[in-house]
Amino acid sequence: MTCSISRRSFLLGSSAMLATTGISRASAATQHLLVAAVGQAQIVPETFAGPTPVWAFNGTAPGPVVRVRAGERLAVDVENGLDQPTSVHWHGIRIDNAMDGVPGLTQAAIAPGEQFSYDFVAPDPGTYWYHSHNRSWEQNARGLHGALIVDEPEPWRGADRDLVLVLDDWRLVQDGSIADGFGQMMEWAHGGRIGNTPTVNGRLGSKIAVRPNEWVRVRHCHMLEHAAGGMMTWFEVT
Ligand SMILES: [Cu+2]
Repeated sequence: MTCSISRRSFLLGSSAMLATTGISRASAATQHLLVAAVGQAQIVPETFAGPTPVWAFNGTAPGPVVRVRAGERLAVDVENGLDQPTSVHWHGIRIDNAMDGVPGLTQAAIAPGEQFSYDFVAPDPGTYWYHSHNRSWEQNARGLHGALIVDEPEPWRGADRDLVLVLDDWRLVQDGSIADGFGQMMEWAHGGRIGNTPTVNGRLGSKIAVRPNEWVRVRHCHMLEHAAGGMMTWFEVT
């Protein structure tokens, strides 16, 4: 998780301004910097293929888990290091329209080399996700998404650990790279782009160690196109 320390004073300043103008009652914001750029991810075991070229936030696909407490402000600077425009949509969040991340509707797409500062209050606790909302049929499938966790206002003490699982189905070819052919009408009209490589947190066959008697709160975000596709995702709890 990357924090934008350099922008801290500026953002704190702007948050104070927002507070005094009554736009938001919450003051200090949780801050993140998400940089969209090409990267590499070892999706399948090394014995199958080398790393997969992906489009990543902060070098990982899925991107870093973004967390904020319900009722508090989240400030995320998104920098576009890709060679095509992008944006970030905060899926399922009740949000000011201007922060919803839909190019052509709520903002202009973030041009290559440009950045956009998202700043909003997340009102409802829950497990959400964020994702590219420009050419999303391709940008999402190449890795531009991640989990967005809105914690309860008071820390929930019912579990020893909070585990975030991002489930995805990648469509890879033999050398481990992502198959082309994005945005096919035939797929849109049916089950979506169904992959052939199911992953948990970006890895085929993830193993998650759990201690005896440990209570684990499991959150899961699904990038799987449609459950109707019949794709099975598995992971091992040891
Ligand atoms: Cu969405």
